Amino acid sequence: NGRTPLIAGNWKMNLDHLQSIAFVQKLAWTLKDARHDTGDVEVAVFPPFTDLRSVQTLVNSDDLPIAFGGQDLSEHDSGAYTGEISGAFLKALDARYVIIGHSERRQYHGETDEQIAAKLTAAHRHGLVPIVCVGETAEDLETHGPSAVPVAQLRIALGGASKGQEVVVAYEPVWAIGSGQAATSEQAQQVAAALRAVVAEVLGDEAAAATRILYGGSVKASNIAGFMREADVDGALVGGASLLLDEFSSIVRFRQ
Ligand code: G2H
Repeated sequence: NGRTPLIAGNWKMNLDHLQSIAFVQKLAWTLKDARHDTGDVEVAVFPPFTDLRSVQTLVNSDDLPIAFGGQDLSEHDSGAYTGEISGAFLKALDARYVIIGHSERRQYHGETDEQIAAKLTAAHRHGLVPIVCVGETAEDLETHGPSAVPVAQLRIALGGASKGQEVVVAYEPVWAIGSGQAATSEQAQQVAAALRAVVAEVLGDEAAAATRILYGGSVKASNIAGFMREADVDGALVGGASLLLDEFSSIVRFRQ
């Protein structure tokens, strides 16, 4: 289908400064030893904001085949927004991606679909590739069925997208996050196909064919291959398992 799989490691608020730097360096060595081709599977890490500068320096100085990005951004560009980080700041650190609307941001920080749409606009305004997260809770699943809530969330979020700019979508069922209980690959495929239809509806068929849709929620080395066999799943957003070097590099090398 021409879409390069993306394996993204969302570190959340884990790994201290020295651990972050050591992780990126060791991941690069591991991928090099395995003769990993990033044209084949792209790898990205999402450290805390305070480590982005160091990751940038390391990646740029050794030309490491690892992309990186922020775990969130402000919908504003600058101004009196204490504690916020703008897309311009991320871009200045050579971030390629930014995660938007992660369920933990929705749940603990009250982010709304409308705010997520505004963040998507901000990401595009600064030339960042947004990884837009959608997903249903166990209660949503019971009340509305498998794809209704993620489809509705994505439709609103994509209202903020600029036509012709890249978007990555991550389907993360809230009931599967950090629970050890991942969705089945069939469940992931069913929702991913529905999400691709939303991309087609809002951004057109060409964008839908090019857009990568990731699955997230308790992805590990032992279940990644099943997800990757599905037609509409183009990678993974990995939390817990992205903090373990061997586990994460096995996920990246899911083809081997
Ligand atoms: C979902 C995921 C990463 P985990 O939050 O975004 O985390 O893999 O730990 O379920």
